Amino acid sequence: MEAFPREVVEIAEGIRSMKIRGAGKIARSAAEALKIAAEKYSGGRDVNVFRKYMARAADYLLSTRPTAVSLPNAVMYVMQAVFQPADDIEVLRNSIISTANRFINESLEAVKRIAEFGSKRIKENSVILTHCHSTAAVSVITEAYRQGKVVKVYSTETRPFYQGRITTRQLLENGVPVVQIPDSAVRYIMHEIDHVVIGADTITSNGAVVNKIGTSQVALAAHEARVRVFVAAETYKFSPMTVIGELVPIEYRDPTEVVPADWLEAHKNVKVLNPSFDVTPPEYIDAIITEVGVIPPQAAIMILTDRLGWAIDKIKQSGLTKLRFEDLVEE
Ligand code: 5GP
Ligand code: RI2
Repeated sequence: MEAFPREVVEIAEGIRSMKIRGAGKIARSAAEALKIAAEKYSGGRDVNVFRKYMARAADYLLSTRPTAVSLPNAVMYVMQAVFQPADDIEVLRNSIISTANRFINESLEAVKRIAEFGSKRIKENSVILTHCHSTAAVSVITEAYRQGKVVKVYSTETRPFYQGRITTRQLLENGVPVVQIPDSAVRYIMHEIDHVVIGADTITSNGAVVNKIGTSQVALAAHEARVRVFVAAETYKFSPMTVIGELVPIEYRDPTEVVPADWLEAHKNVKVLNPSFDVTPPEYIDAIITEVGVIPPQAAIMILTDRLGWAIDKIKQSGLTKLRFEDLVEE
């Protein structure tokens, strides 16, 4: 059995360990990994052996993190090229490379469009609150700042992994005035806030937003204070699986991200939980900013049918919710 190239393993393990993180980056990296797997394949000319190898690579990438649907969406997108009819592996290889490149380019373009659309929703002299680190959210905030509309940004630390510090650093690099606060200060500070701008890992068919743990508390505090919540999310963050009733799996990470290993060791009878994501109901979200337009969360199903109809059909036809690509290759 052909081993995966070193780069593919590095990308997969980088996603698992969160060296590569952020739903969009994870998706682009997975597409890149499939491209490299195809480019470097040297296991002979049998099309089905090649398909099996690509399916194993896809399943390996899917095993890294469970929650962000951008990962299976990107993998499914590229794998369409693997499963097209062909009797020459060079045809498949070239098609995989161009499909992966198309996904990566479109994904980067999508973030630019989101910045353009989202910045229009930010009013003059705004104070913004953001949570965690989202490239899409940072790009909206930065574009609005560039247009002279942002006075200040509050960035939460985002315990336990502290992705908020990445946001703070990036905003500073972009010249945006930013204040770092602990997550627990969100409600205290909310009276100063004009808009909450966040990203998303997965959006369900009923418009619920799965994002970094703490997001639903931020949205709840915003709702109470009548502060608008904007979610910046590319269309490949909408989940086709939720259309057939699947629930979004919530990742639980290692307790040592919450408390140090020696503390755990000294308190063996204490159970520590580290859920990484939560679900914000659509009622707490004012708008979702996508690259094809600004929509209310209740219109999530329109994005799903318009943009991911092909994936919904595939899932319905082939039981792909199990998402084991290896099972789909004929022996
Ligand atoms: P809550 O449980 O916070 O009251 O609301 C969660 C919202 O997300 C509800 O609107 C629920 O229908 C919706 N939702 C959609 N998909 C999921 C899912 O996979 N998990 C959870 N927990 N909620 C989901
Ligand atoms: P972009 C991140 O998850 C955060 O929850 C963030 O809001 C979301 O991905 C989207 O990020 P994690 O990978 O795609 O840090 O907008 O667990 O960068």
